Amino acid sequence: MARILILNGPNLNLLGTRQPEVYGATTLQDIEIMCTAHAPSSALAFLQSNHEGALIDAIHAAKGAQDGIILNAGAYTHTSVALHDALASIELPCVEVHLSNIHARESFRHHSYIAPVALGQIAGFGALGYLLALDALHAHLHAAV
Ligand code: CA2
Repeated sequence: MARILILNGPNLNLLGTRQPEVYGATTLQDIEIMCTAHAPSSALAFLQSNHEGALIDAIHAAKGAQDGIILNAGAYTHTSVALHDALASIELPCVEVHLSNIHARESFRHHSYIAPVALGQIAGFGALGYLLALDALHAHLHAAV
């Protein structure tokens, strides 16, 4: 059974309440329900935090406790060397997810500090991106054993 941490960063607790034209109408709780239904034989853990240090602590705690991470680091994607370093230090496979296509938005969203330490990036498919990330992580984990 794959153990997967689905980690969401700042402001993603607001999903479904504002800016539906950018981020969709689906709430973060809806996404968690969709993920659980999509991967019933995986052990999924969910965490959302608006605090960079809490996200780093969760990444550290994942070492030895999880098989992989799905991470939407929100705006920290574009700013956080600390999240990059945390992911590099634990050596767990990580799939980077964004609801919006960050490459089609403002230039400050084009760079990701997560991308160099991720297996890959899924961006622009809304909530579906989390399910695609689960499939990608499962494929990677099965190929690895
Ligand atoms: O597209 C994504 O998933 C992002 O990670 C979302 C971040 C943004 O800073 C990244 O550039 C791309 C922002 C999350 C904020 O979510 C909100 C949802 C509803 C209302 C307000 C903010």
